[in-house]
Amino acid sequence: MKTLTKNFNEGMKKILKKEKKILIVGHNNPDGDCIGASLALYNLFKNASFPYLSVLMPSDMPDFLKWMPAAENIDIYEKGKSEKLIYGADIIFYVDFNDTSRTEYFSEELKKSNAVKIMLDHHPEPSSEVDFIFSDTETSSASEVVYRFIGLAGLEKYIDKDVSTCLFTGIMTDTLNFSVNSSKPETFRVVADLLSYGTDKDDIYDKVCNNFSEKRLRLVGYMVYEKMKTVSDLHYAYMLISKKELEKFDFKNGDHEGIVNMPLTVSGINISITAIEKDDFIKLSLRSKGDFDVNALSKKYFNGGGHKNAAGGRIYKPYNEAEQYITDSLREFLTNK
Ligand SMILES: [Mn+2]
Repeated sequence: MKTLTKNFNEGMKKILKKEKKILIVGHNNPDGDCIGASLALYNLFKNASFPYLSVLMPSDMPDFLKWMPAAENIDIYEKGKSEKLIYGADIIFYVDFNDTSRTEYFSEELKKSNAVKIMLDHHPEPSSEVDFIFSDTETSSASEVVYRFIGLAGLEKYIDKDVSTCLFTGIMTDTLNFSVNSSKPETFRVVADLLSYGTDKDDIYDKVCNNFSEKRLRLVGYMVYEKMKTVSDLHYAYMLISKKELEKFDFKNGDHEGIVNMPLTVSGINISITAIEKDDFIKLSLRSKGDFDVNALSKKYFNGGGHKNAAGGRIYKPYNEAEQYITDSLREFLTNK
């Protein structure tokens, strides 16, 4: 589904002026697509000599993204300081999320701000609380949407290697290295364009995928060997892990990334879930193959959502009740639909 606000192009030409204070915001626990798309915009406007630019994330990014061009300029949410940034902005870009609630810590401030709000996203059901929406659920990533946005806004001449590197990283990570959400020829046309700016794809792959600690690889082994359970009649797998277990592996934000995909490599497994104990809730990652809709599953049972084949969620229950809740929910969802 594509949502493009009427007169989007004319609107951008009128609004995007150099004297405006631009704030780019992403979602909580920003991933490669969110950071890539946000930093691409930052680098683009910098190249176009816009002097007032900020990027604000609700929480820090994983270490394997910290090399990205201009990543050092990202502000991480700090109570008091970030509100000033939001209320001081003339234009706010919402990048890679469909609703202010996804920013977690400053969603009320975003709602109250009088800035012109522009959403660039690819998640289903974009909220209508913004002034301009360019959202396309058929695209690979928010980064692909940003690439097209740059064209619509007439800003192509400001794309350089930094901008293209950010966009390529976003597309590569959101498609799990071009294994999902990347069957449209258009995605590869965008990628071909990006490579023409000198983007070093092998170097990006190496920085993103071969950048973990030894402990993180041992955590992967532990989760797969000790924690993975499969429910073969319903074709799903899940892994629950407690805070105490994670501490043994010096767990850092982002370390579990990718682990949820591993059970899908088993023939006959169509849905995979990881559940990680946090301070106040249990954080879920959900992945699926084909027509199994984990967005609907997470919306119905796990206080979350995302895309059909990749979603997040939360369980607000004690850790020792989570396993029963997950298996009951999956049974109901998969046998009643
Ligand atoms: Mn995305």
